Amino acid sequence: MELWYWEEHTKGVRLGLKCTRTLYSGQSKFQKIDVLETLDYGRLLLLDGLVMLTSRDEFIYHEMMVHPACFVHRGAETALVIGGGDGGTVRELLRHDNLKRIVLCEIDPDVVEVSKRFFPEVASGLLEENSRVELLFQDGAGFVEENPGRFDLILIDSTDPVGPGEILFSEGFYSSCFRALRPGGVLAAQTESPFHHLDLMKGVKERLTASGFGLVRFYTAPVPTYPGGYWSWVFASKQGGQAEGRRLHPLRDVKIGPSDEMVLKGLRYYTPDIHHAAFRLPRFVLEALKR
Ligand code: AG3
Repeated sequence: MELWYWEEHTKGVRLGLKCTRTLYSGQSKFQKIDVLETLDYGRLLLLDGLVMLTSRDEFIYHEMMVHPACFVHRGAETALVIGGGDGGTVRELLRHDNLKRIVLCEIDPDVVEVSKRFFPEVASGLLEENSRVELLFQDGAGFVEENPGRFDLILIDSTDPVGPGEILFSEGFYSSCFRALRPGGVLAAQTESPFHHLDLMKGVKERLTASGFGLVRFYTAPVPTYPGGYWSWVFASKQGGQAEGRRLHPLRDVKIGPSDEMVLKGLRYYTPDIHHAAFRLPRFVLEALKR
């Protein structure tokens, strides 16, 4: 019998991954969690039947979730990750020595456990006690609201804007993030597929702007196992801090020098050229965001 995993992206589009076996299947307090072995993409992590990552292409997503913001905000000392219980975002943040404190706020402890067990190379930063990493199992929206002025970076590594993840795309949540950032802080968030969710991206831009972020820019990269195979993130910055009254700009303020060589060598997608290219958007995206 052939085992195929299908994710329905729209009524007319599905992604299929041929699987060789099921490694884990469980129901947490919050969601269904599955881990499958695929024929071509390594291990696959599903939450409520949606692809969160595969071991083969997760590096693109996690590098792009983290490094554009980190190579712009060079003075960051504290970072908050909302969601991201698999640990991939923390793994990338740990490459930046300037970050002294990384708080991971994930609602579902089972996601962390499953990732540590089945994706140790993704959860590498969570496997052992690390004085730089603090793990909190709580709802991210509540946490940002209660912690004003504490973080230089906020990274929103969420699922799709449906069900419990929906609040992480709301104006109220973005306003709390704005307050939780220190002056000159930067927010980066995953914002779905330019092919399937342009309206969502437009709404994110409007809500971030309404929340006080004076500079909001999108960037993109391929993620073969996500809807459309083409993914987007947003970069938004808050006035003040090292930018001296300005807001950090993703292209004008990016600083990558010889001392970054070691970090760059460890990466497989992000390069200084990719940084610049990723923020250049295709015409259909630019036009939709303008409308
Ligand atoms: N976060 C983005 C997942 C969105 C994928 N959507 C989908 N398959 N419909 C992934 C978390 C990885 N740390």
